[in-house]
Amino acid sequence: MSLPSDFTWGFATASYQIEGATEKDGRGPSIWDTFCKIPGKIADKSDGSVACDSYNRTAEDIALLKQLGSKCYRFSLSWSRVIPIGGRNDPVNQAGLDHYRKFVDDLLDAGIEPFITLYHWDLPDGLEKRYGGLLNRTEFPLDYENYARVVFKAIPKCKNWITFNEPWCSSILGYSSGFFAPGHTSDRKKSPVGDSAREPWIVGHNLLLAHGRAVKVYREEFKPTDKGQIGITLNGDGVYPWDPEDPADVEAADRKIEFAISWFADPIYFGKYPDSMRKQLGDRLPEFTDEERALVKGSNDFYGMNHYTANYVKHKTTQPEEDDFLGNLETLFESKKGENIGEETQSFWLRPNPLGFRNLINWLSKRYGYPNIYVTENGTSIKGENDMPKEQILQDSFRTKYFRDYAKAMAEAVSEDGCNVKGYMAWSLMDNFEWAEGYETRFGCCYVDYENGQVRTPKESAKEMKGIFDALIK
Ligand code: PNW
Repeated sequence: MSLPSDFTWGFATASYQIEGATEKDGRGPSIWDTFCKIPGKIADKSDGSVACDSYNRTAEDIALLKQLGSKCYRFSLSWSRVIPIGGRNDPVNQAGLDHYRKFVDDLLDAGIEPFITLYHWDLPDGLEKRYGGLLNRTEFPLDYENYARVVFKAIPKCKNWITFNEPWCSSILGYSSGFFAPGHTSDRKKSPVGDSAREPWIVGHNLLLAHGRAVKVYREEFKPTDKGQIGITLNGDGVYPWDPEDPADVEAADRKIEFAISWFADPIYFGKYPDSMRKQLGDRLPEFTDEERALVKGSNDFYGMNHYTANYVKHKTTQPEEDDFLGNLETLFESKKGENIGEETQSFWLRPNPLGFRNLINWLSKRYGYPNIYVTENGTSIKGENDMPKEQILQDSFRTKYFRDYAKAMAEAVSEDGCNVKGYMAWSLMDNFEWAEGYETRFGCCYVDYENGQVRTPKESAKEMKGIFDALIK
């Protein structure tokens, strides 16, 4: 069991979760700045205004990456630092753009390969206010295309581009459950606006169009000279039928992946939505025009995979609810036989199950023709970590075991099953703003002391990562 010699590995973060400095150097507000101000949305009433202060500590973060042996680093850009209001006729903020250009130069000088995510959920609030942000099928893709072009032009040295992080989360958590910004949902106790039956599917469609536009621009205007690669990052969990003897559960397990992943990946690889989704959602799922289909089909140079956990899947026998987004099924932590999927963590949705990772890599590889895969996120929270004494947090045996087991499962998918995984980025370089969970849930391989000047200290998992990969890479 091994990984090829050119395999790259490192750590990942996202702008709003680590940068802070939300009002510095001309940055405009994003929908997360606005969302955090609404009472009741963030568990500990916090926001990203200081976070890990990474905007002011780029040298420190690069030194940390170097110390840990990281070969690559995935981070995201704050669109509203680059174009404060966001639109294609709005002014570009040179200071914001220069900051990221220098960061890339400095990473390369340190021998670390940058992976830039253009969009990790922090839409400029100006676009939300101007035309409803991601809900706008014509304006949003055009403004995103312009933003992408501005960035491609300014940072030709970056060779790895991710258009969107987890469009599933933007669509479902932003427009169905309302758990994430901008918080739309049909539940009027939670939000005065939203239509969970329709908006998530519209948003998903518009994200695909914007992705397609940015990829077209990169391929036509930049790739011939810059020679980089571009793709989207999708999230999805491993699946096991609740009752493997029941064909309806076996089918439901596949359908679960189709509703989570193939929703985006099928249009990108095949130019159409999965039949299972069309069947359940009917005309609530938008249709591609011929022009849109041509734009989206074939628009991945690589597949970005975010992966954390697995579930047992049980089919439902009732008609799907209007706001169902799972595919008319239940997800469970226990199988019919009483097997448990994995240990509890601090995140209600996350329980470690490394075999689910290997299985899903195989499922995706088979369906999409063995594409190059970069695992752009994988990691875990730990039950009660935030309340542990610092020494115990730094010991970090649960997280270290998680990474060891998941890296091994991935290496098996590569060397035993023939899947083409080319790189791996652990989530996350450091503890950070965990969205609606605030700072109480920690996902970092490095501990961040929020009470004492945001000092970073590597936990055991951060220190072990190099050893884990050195042992696997040929
Ligand atoms: C990912 N869920 O989000 C994100 O890309 C990161 O920004 C985030 O910090 C990380 O995972 C850990 O949560 C997810 O509810 C958030 O299933 C929620 C879910 C999945 C992924």
